[in-house]
Amino acid sequence: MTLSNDNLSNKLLNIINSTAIFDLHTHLFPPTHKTFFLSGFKNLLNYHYLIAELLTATDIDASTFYSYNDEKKASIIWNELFEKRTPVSEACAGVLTILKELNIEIKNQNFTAICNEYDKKIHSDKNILELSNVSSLVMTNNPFDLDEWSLFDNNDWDKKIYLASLRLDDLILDYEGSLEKAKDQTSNDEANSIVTYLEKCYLQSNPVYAAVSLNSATFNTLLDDLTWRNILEWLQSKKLPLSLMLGVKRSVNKDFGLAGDGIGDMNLKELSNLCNSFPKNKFLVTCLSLNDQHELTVLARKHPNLRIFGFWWFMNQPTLIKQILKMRIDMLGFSFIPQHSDARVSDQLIYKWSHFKKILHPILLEYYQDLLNKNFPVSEAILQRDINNLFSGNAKNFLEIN
Ligand code: RAT
Ligand code: ZN
Repeated sequence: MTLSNDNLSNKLLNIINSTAIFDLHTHLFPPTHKTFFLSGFKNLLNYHYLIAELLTATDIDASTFYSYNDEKKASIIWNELFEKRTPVSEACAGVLTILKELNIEIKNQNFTAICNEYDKKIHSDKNILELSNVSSLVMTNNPFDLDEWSLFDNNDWDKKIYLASLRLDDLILDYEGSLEKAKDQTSNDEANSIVTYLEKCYLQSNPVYAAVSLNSATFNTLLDDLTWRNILEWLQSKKLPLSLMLGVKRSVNKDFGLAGDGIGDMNLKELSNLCNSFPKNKFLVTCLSLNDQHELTVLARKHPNLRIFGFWWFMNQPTLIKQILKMRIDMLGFSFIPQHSDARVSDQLIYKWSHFKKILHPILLEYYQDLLNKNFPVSEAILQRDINNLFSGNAKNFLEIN
């Protein structure tokens, strides 16, 4: 049945809130992978986005801050960013959204009281997945971090919820070290031992894509380096896309550790080159800089093997999302993957997705209203089809999974 301008907004909102999400890029792990699974209020506060905000807003010294235990770090962040200052940044707002969702009052409660109440409310990852309506997600798995990779030695976690991806940054950051590990793990001394090792990892983990973060200084390695050409050939044979996270400069401020990465240069002409040079490979692409978003969208309209995904890290700000999301729709229709959470702490799924939905609803509404005004019949089935595609179908089709 065709909807009218009167009931469109509510129907759309209901569908957005009830449709299951496939989260294409996270840093989450199942709870059984104990040292890597992060959850709870303290971990939420110790998010590196908030640490960077703290270290630049105050005169707290980074190495002193990092020498504290998790409890002390979290209490400092709460005190400095939520008590002494007004928590309006996107990362701060995320913490408040989660507290509200869990019905935890801030008024008259100190850090310890909030912590205690929080820990009573969140019991498991299943809890969080239900609250955020995420049905499955892709982890970031580094085959060259053997401790982290030991996840795949075990079968005590849900492989239908937590899907694997092969994160290959170590091959860029420390090629020799990675090669040694690959040789070690495969008892293989040939030039091709990286691919031999990746094949072994593939069989172990059943990944849905491989990924690497690059900037203009490192991007050409993909085109020029024999190992990378072999990897691209291997990925094609496995029908695995390569996810390119473009425009990051690591350690802009070394003292900040994980919180010290920033934006680097990126020349997207090289991306176009890559898409042409490897027409049978598929590339998921996200760019870190606002400057690259228009060109990236144009490229997505020119290369069928390129699929845009998400609002990555410094792009994940409401003001920027509103603007760029509309530009993407104007140029691509709904043929892109609008968001990923990048969650590192499981609980973050709750806010990352609810914040995105809050932006998505009014933007989509405008497009559907415009269609109705032009006499194009918009039905509930059309809305559901579109939201299914935006929240899971577009990503799953590109990855060729179901
Ligand atoms: O957004 C982040 O959490 C960053 O620290 C990065 O991990 C980034 O998302 C990445 O995957 O490199
Ligand atoms: Zn990430």
